[in-house]
Amino acid sequence: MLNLEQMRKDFPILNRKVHGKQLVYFDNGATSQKPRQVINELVDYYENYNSNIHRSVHLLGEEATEKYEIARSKIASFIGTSVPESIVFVRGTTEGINLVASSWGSMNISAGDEILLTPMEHHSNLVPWQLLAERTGAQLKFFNLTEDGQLDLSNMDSLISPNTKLVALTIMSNVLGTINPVKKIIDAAHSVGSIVVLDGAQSVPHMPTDVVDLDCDFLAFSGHKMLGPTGIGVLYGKKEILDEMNPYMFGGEMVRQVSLEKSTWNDLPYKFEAGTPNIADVIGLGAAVDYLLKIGLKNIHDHEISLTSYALTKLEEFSDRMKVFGPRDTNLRGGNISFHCRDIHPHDLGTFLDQEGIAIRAGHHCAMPLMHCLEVPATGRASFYLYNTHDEIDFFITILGKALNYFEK
Ligand code: 7TS
Repeated sequence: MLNLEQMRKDFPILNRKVHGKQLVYFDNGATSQKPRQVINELVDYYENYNSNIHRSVHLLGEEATEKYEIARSKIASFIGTSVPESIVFVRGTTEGINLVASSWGSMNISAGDEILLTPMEHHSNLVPWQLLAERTGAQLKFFNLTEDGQLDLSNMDSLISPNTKLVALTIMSNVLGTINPVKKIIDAAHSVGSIVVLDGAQSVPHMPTDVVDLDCDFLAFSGHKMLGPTGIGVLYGKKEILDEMNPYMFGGEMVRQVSLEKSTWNDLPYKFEAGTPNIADVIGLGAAVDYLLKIGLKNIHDHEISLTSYALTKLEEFSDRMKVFGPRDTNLRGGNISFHCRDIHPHDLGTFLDQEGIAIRAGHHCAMPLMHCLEVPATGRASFYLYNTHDEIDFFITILGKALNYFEK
């Protein structure tokens, strides 16, 4: 059980008033709020040991380097690996996936190869593969979706063939909340020699992740969705695969030897971290991981399942006026709930809720192909995190009811 009252005190922003009302923050799928422990870590870096890393002979540089590398080790163990070199710091999920598409993709994908994706991908796990396919002559293939927004695995054996070289999919949908059976898909992909890239943007912040147990080849996720700062994310890759890959950005730090004509590359993970990295935010992400571990990922997931189950039940009140997407069974999903009311644009609904202090997201959620599958232009989305409460859901349901009455008048 979480001590919600105590924990909420760690998040200064939760005291904020919005349009004179108490903030109810249900836009965690877009970005999470930050606890004081993370904010303080950033302030401590800038006030006390701001310095460049991996190059300084002075104390400040040594302190910064040590904190940066400790954060890498913490993050490695947070996702279940004892190999810190398999953690590459990037700006976020988007950059992590682009790195794989650009480096691994260019070296390993050619005409006739197949890349298997799902229709529920965020654009950042779709567009890089579209471009890779265009560049190489590879073919994109897609799983189908079931009525309630799960992956249809009934034709998996034909979709995954000896031509499949890469499968890329999200662990949890940012729109439907669906948690995909990634382990089953990874096993099937590996049986034909394909690698698997997982998008963990929506899952890593909310439930335990173990890359060794999953046996995924790559996993990308974003710090800002897991209590950390913006502008910092992680690409995990199996060391033996990262070792074989070319860097995708070139400059300082990622080189070993440079002559006027030629250069050789640094060891992992530095060959993928060209230039001065995002030092403060890596250290801030380390503090976010400490915070999540203190609360416990299992506790966080259980709390979110309780909130989601409660919200889905309450939303049934509006079932004649509003469609709620994604699986009903909370064993199959997390706390991203998307909904659409026939005659109300989600933006209007979002603005109405904002007037009452409730922040939701309205739009296509960077998943336009999924909107097409759902046959809606956009949805409203409430997405929960560890600090949200059942009382906030009650308030949301009350205001949602008022909004429906207002717009349907
Ligand atoms: N993948 C998924 C599943 C996501 O939900 C997002 C961001 C990304 C990738 C990209 O992450 P970034 O940190 O590199 O931008 N999703 C959302 C969202 O649902 N609303 O705003 C951002």
